[in-house]
Amino acid sequence: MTRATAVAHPNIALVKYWGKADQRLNLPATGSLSLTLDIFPTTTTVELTNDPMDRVMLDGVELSGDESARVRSVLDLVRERAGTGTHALVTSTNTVPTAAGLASSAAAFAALAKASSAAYGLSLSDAELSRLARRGSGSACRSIFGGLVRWNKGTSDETSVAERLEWQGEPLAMVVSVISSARKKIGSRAGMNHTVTTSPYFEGWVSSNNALVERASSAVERADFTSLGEIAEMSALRMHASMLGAEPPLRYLTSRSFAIFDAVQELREDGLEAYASADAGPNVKILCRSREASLVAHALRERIEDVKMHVSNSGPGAYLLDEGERPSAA
Ligand code: 2P0
Repeated sequence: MTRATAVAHPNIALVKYWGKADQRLNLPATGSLSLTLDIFPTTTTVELTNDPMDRVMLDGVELSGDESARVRSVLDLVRERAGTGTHALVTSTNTVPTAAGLASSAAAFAALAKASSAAYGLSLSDAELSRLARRGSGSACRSIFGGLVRWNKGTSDETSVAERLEWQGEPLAMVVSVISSARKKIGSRAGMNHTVTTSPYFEGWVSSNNALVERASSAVERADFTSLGEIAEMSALRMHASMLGAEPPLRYLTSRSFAIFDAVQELREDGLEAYASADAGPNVKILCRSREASLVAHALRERIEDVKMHVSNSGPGAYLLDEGERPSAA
């Protein structure tokens, strides 16, 4: 095959990844656990070409500099394995507001790993795809899988890999609030490196969050939604605490974000179980039961003005599109 198209969805971490143990291999300082969404997919086509270099198009615009270098570094790993030097045209379409803390890089690099390995004729297992996606962006290793996913931090390229977790409880949903879809001022990578090097709270974050991964995994095994939600809210706030301790401080949450955290707490007090989380941006993601998701979104719209709410259920892992379904790579 010389051309392949893959679709992948973003994932939202319930137990967060923040900080690297190894920058080159993208090994995280802590494990994490996420839910893959069924909204905001990224579709990526990789086509081998006779060009003297790779070209990367994102939403119709050619990428250059660091952004295209990250894509090329994943293609290089695939080429090394396939034993070829042939270059490629990568055409990607994002449906998530880029760089707004809505995990667009996770879907992008999961789709790239899936499409590029197929285009270069490799037949990789999901674990191998997860490791490959991780090299492009850490959180992308989780978007190879659908549903609830655990990223084992590992200590090497082979052992730092995600796996799907079985969930026997009621179906889960995530209400994604969009306060701002503006490009964030400090990207995740720079933000986490800044936290690692300057925050006195980083060590406490790492040890406490590794413990939360174990507690969350056990909550998943017991299908204990309440514990999972409580742990998710804690992990998000502890991650933001580590950033707030950095020098200079790194603050992604705004007063609007905290207003949503307050509203979510009110919903719980009213008997509607929901838990708030936030990533490297102001937008708050709310974990709830699927059957109550529209109620949660409605209740939040009533309490918070001018915030868009997207309801997502648990989504699929990265998959290839059949020949007939492929958009043409312009
Ligand atoms: C997460 N985030 O677990 C955390 C929570 C943001 C906050 O993973 O440098 O884009 O490519 O490995 O994966 C965002 O960081 O960073 C992220 P790199 P990535 O979802």
